[in-house]
Amino acid sequence: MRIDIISVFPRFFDVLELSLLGKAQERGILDVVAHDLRDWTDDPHRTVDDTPAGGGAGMVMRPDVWGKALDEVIGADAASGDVVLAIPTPAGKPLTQRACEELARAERIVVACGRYEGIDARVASEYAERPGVRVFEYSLGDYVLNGGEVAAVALVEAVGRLLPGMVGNPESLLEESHGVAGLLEYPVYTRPAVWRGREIPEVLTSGNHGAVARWRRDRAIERTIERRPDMIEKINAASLGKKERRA
Ligand code: 6GU
Repeated sequence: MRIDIISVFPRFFDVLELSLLGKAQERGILDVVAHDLRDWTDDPHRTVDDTPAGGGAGMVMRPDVWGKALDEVIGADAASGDVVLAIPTPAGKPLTQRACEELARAERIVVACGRYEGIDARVASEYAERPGVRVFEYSLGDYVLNGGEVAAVALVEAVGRLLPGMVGNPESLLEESHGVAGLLEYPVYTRPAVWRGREIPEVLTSGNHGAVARWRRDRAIERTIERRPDMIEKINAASLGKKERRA
Protein backbone atom coordinates (compact mmCIF):
# COMPACT_ATOMS: atom_id res chain seq x y z
CA MET A 1 0.00 0.00 0.00
CA ARG A 2 1.09 3.56 -0.72
CA ILE A 3 0.18 6.35 1.74
CA ASP A 4 0.86 10.03 0.89
CA ILE A 5 0.47 12.61 3.65
CA ILE A 6 0.19 16.34 2.90
CA SER A 7 0.81 18.72 5.81
CA VAL A 8 2.48 22.03 6.71
CA PHE A 9 4.60 19.93 9.14
CA PRO A 10 6.00 17.11 6.95
CA ARG A 11 8.84 16.45 9.43
CA PHE A 12 6.18 15.40 11.95
CA PHE A 13 6.04 12.07 10.06
CA ASP A 14 9.71 11.20 10.59
CA VAL A 15 8.46 9.02 13.50
CA LEU A 16 6.96 6.59 10.97
CA GLU A 17 10.45 5.32 10.16
CA LEU A 18 10.68 3.82 13.68
CA SER A 19 9.52 0.37 14.85
CA LEU A 20 7.16 -2.00 13.10
CA LEU A 21 6.10 0.49 10.45
CA GLY A 22 9.70 1.24 9.53
CA LYS A 23 10.23 -2.50 8.98
CA ALA A 24 7.06 -2.68 6.88
CA GLN A 25 8.47 0.07 4.69
CA GLU A 26 11.82 -1.74 4.39
CA ARG A 27 10.01 -4.93 3.41
CA GLY A 28 7.96 -3.10 0.76
CA ILE A 29 4.55 -3.79 2.38
CA LEU A 30 3.95 -0.09 3.01
CA ASP A 31 5.34 3.06 1.40
CA VAL A 32 4.65 6.32 3.28
CA VAL A 33 5.65 9.67 1.74
CA ALA A 34 5.12 13.03 3.49
CA HIS A 35 4.73 16.22 1.42
CA ASP A 36 4.92 19.90 2.42
CA LEU A 37 1.67 21.68 1.50
CA ARG A 38 3.62 24.95 1.11
CA ASP A 39 5.37 23.47 -1.95
CA TRP A 40 2.11 24.20 -3.83
CA THR A 41 1.92 27.90 -2.88
CA ASP A 42 3.20 30.57 -5.28
CA ASP A 43 3.49 33.69 -3.10
CA PRO A 44 6.68 34.71 -1.23
CA HIS A 45 5.02 34.09 2.16
CA ARG A 46 3.89 30.59 1.11
CA THR A 47 0.38 31.33 2.43
CA VAL A 48 -1.97 28.36 2.94
CA ASP A 49 -4.84 29.99 4.84
CA ASP A 50 -7.21 32.96 4.88
CA THR A 51 -9.97 34.44 7.05
CA PRO A 52 -13.27 32.50 7.31
CA ALA A 53 -16.15 33.52 5.03
CA GLY A 54 -18.97 34.79 7.22
CA GLY A 55 -16.55 35.96 9.89
CA GLY A 56 -15.39 34.44 13.15
CA ALA A 57 -12.17 33.42 14.80
CA GLY A 58 -9.28 31.46 13.32
CA MET A 59 -8.15 30.77 9.76
CA VAL A 60 -9.37 28.41 7.04
CA MET A 61 -7.10 26.55 4.63
CA ARG A 62 -7.42 27.73 1.03
CA PRO A 63 -9.00 25.42 -1.56
CA ASP A 64 -6.74 26.61 -4.39
CA VAL A 65 -3.55 25.50 -2.62
CA TRP A 66 -5.09 22.18 -1.58
CA GLY A 67 -6.44 21.66 -5.11
CA LYS A 68 -2.99 21.95 -6.67
CA ALA A 69 -1.44 19.66 -4.05
CA LEU A 70 -4.15 17.00 -4.34
CA ASP A 71 -4.27 17.06 -8.16
CA GLU A 72 -0.56 16.32 -8.23
CA VAL A 73 -0.42 13.78 -5.38
CA ILE A 74 -3.61 11.89 -6.32
CA GLY A 75 -2.51 12.00 -9.95
CA ALA A 76 -4.30 11.22 -13.17
CA ASP A 77 -4.17 7.45 -12.63
CA ALA A 78 -6.74 7.62 -9.81
CA ALA A 79 -9.63 6.81 -12.16
CA SER A 80 -8.20 3.37 -12.95
CA GLY A 81 -7.51 2.55 -9.29
CA ASP A 82 -8.85 2.99 -5.81
CA VAL A 83 -7.68 6.07 -3.90
CA VAL A 84 -9.03 7.07 -0.50
CA LEU A 85 -8.69 10.77 0.34
CA ALA A 86 -8.67 10.74 4.17
CA ILE A 87 -9.25 14.12 5.83
CA PRO A 88 -8.76 14.26 9.63
CA THR A 89 -11.26 16.59 11.30
CA PRO A 90 -12.98 16.64 14.71
CA ALA A 91 -16.22 16.91 12.67
CA GLY A 92 -15.55 13.57 10.91
CA LYS A 93 -16.88 10.03 11.28
CA PRO A 94 -15.15 7.90 13.97
CA LEU A 95 -11.99 6.05 12.87
CA THR A 96 -13.13 2.62 14.09
CA GLN A 97 -11.40 -0.75 13.71
CA ARG A 98 -14.03 -1.59 11.05
CA ALA A 99 -13.16 1.60 9.14
CA CYS A 100 -9.44 0.68 9.35
CA GLU A 101 -10.16 -2.82 7.98
CA GLU A 102 -11.94 -1.20 5.02
CA LEU A 103 -9.08 1.29 4.49
CA ALA A 104 -6.55 -1.58 4.54
CA ARG A 105 -8.16 -2.88 1.32
CA ALA A 106 -7.45 0.36 -0.59
CA GLU A 107 -4.56 0.60 -3.06
CA ARG A 108 -3.63 4.12 -2.04
CA ILE A 109 -4.52 6.54 0.77
CA VAL A 110 -3.84 10.28 0.60
CA VAL A 111 -4.13 12.01 3.99
CA ALA A 112 -4.81 15.77 3.83
CA CYS A 113 -3.87 17.29 7.20
CA GLY A 114 -5.65 20.54 8.01
CA ARG A 115 -4.50 23.03 10.62
CA TYR A 116 -6.26 26.05 12.11
CA GLU A 117 -10.05 25.85 11.72
CA GLY A 118 -9.93 23.30 8.90
CA ILE A 119 -9.92 23.06 5.09
CA ASP A 120 -12.42 24.93 2.86
CA ALA A 121 -15.36 22.50 2.55
CA ARG A 122 -15.34 22.65 -1.26
CA VAL A 123 -12.17 20.53 -1.30
CA ALA A 124 -13.96 17.43 0.10
CA SER A 125 -16.91 18.00 -2.31
CA GLU A 126 -14.60 18.37 -5.32
CA TYR A 127 -12.67 15.13 -4.77
CA ALA A 128 -15.75 13.15 -3.72
CA GLU A 129 -16.94 13.62 -7.33
CA ARG A 130 -13.66 12.49 -8.89
CA PRO A 131 -13.83 8.99 -10.40
CA GLY A 132 -11.71 6.47 -8.48
CA VAL A 133 -11.52 8.66 -5.36
CA ARG A 134 -13.42 8.04 -2.11
CA VAL A 135 -13.39 10.82 0.50
CA PHE A 136 -13.30 9.81 4.19
CA GLU A 137 -13.51 12.66 6.71
CA TYR A 138 -12.61 11.06 10.04
CA SER A 139 -12.15 11.86 13.72
CA LEU A 140 -10.13 10.11 16.44
CA GLY A 141 -12.63 10.91 19.18
CA ASP A 142 -14.60 13.60 20.91
CA TYR A 143 -11.85 16.09 21.69
CA VAL A 144 -10.06 18.75 19.64
CA LEU A 145 -6.47 18.59 18.39
CA ASN A 146 -4.65 21.52 16.78
CA GLY A 147 -4.36 19.76 13.45
CA GLY A 148 -4.68 16.47 11.59
CA GLU A 149 -1.06 15.31 12.02
CA VAL A 150 -1.59 13.11 15.10
CA ALA A 151 -4.70 11.65 13.46
CA ALA A 152 -2.70 10.88 10.29
CA VAL A 153 -0.09 8.96 12.33
CA ALA A 154 -2.93 7.07 14.07
CA LEU A 155 -4.42 6.09 10.71
CA VAL A 156 -1.06 4.93 9.28
CA GLU A 157 -0.39 2.75 12.33
CA ALA A 158 -3.92 1.32 12.66
CA VAL A 159 -4.20 0.55 8.93
CA GLY A 160 -0.55 -0.42 8.39
CA ARG A 161 -0.64 -3.20 10.98
CA LEU A 162 -3.61 -4.82 9.16
CA LEU A 163 -1.75 -5.20 5.86
CA PRO A 164 -0.92 -8.80 4.86
CA GLY A 165 2.48 -9.84 6.25
CA MET A 166 2.55 -7.20 9.01
CA VAL A 167 1.70 -9.04 12.21
CA GLY A 168 3.72 -12.11 13.22
CA ASN A 169 0.76 -13.96 14.67
CA PRO A 170 -2.56 -13.30 12.84
CA GLU A 171 -4.48 -14.64 15.89
CA SER A 172 -3.45 -11.58 17.86
CA LEU A 173 -5.48 -9.54 15.36
CA LEU A 174 -8.62 -11.49 16.32
CA GLU A 175 -8.33 -11.47 20.11
CA GLU A 176 -7.40 -7.85 20.68
CA SER A 177 -9.76 -5.07 21.77
CA HIS A 178 -12.39 -4.32 19.15
CA GLY A 179 -11.80 -7.74 17.60
CA VAL A 180 -14.53 -10.10 16.39
CA ALA A 181 -16.53 -10.25 19.63
CA GLY A 182 -16.77 -6.45 19.80
CA LEU A 183 -15.49 -6.45 23.40
CA LEU A 184 -12.53 -4.78 25.07
CA GLU A 185 -9.62 -7.13 25.68
CA TYR A 186 -9.37 -9.08 28.96
CA PRO A 187 -6.49 -8.22 31.37
CA VAL A 188 -3.16 -9.95 30.71
CA TYR A 189 -0.34 -11.16 33.02
CA THR A 190 3.19 -12.56 32.83
CA ARG A 191 5.99 -13.55 35.24
CA PRO A 192 6.87 -13.07 38.06
CA ALA A 193 4.02 -15.07 39.64
CA VAL A 194 3.97 -12.62 42.57
CA TRP A 195 4.89 -8.94 42.08
CA ARG A 196 4.69 -6.51 45.03
CA GLY A 197 2.39 -8.99 46.76
CA ARG A 198 0.04 -9.18 43.76
CA GLU A 199 -0.65 -12.64 42.34
CA ILE A 200 -1.63 -13.76 38.85
CA PRO A 201 -5.28 -15.01 38.86
CA GLU A 202 -5.06 -18.72 39.73
CA VAL A 203 -7.13 -19.96 36.77
CA LEU A 204 -4.47 -18.69 34.34
CA THR A 205 -1.86 -21.07 35.75
CA SER A 206 -4.29 -24.03 36.16
CA GLY A 207 -3.67 -25.53 32.72
CA ASN A 208 -7.46 -25.78 32.22
CA HIS A 209 -7.88 -24.20 28.78
CA GLY A 210 -11.69 -24.16 28.94
CA ALA A 211 -11.64 -22.41 32.31
CA VAL A 212 -9.09 -19.90 31.01
CA ALA A 213 -11.26 -19.12 27.96
CA ARG A 214 -14.38 -18.63 30.16
CA TRP A 215 -12.47 -16.44 32.63
CA ARG A 216 -11.15 -14.25 29.81
CA ARG A 217 -14.58 -13.90 28.22
CA ASP A 218 -16.14 -12.92 31.58
CA ARG A 219 -13.40 -10.36 32.34
CA ALA A 220 -13.79 -8.90 28.82
CA ILE A 221 -17.56 -8.51 29.33
CA GLU A 222 -17.06 -7.04 32.84
CA ARG A 223 -14.51 -4.54 31.56
CA THR A 224 -16.65 -3.52 28.58
CA ILE A 225 -19.72 -2.92 30.81
CA GLU A 226 -17.58 -0.83 33.19
CA ARG A 227 -15.58 1.20 30.66
CA ARG A 228 -17.60 1.21 27.44
CA PRO A 229 -21.32 0.62 28.17
CA ASP A 230 -22.04 2.05 24.69
CA MET A 231 -20.35 -1.02 23.13
CA ILE A 232 -22.55 -3.57 24.93
CA GLU A 233 -25.48 -3.04 22.54
CA LYS A 234 -23.30 -3.96 19.57
CA ILE A 235 -21.90 -7.22 20.99
CA ASN A 236 -21.93 -10.14 18.60
CA ALA A 237 -23.46 -12.81 20.86
CA ALA A 238 -22.43 -15.69 18.58
CA SER A 239 -18.76 -14.91 19.14
CA LEU A 240 -19.05 -14.90 22.95
CA GLY A 241 -18.88 -18.69 23.01
CA LYS A 242 -22.64 -19.27 23.16
CA LYS A 243 -23.89 -22.51 21.66
CA GLU A 244 -26.16 -22.00 18.68
CA ARG A 245 -29.77 -23.01 19.32
CA ARG A 246 -31.73 -25.06 16.80
CA ALA A 247 -35.53 -25.14 16.55
CL1 6GU B 1 -9.03 13.81 13.12
N1 6GU B 1 -8.50 16.28 13.92
C1 6GU B 1 -8.47 17.25 14.84
N2 6GU B 1 -8.00 18.44 14.50
N3 6GU B 1 -8.93 17.09 16.06
C2 6GU B 1 -9.39 15.88 16.37
C3 6GU B 1 -9.44 14.82 15.48
C4 6GU B 1 -8.97 15.06 14.23
N4 6GU B 1 -9.97 13.74 16.09
C5 6GU B 1 -10.24 14.14 17.31
N5 6GU B 1 -9.90 15.42 17.51
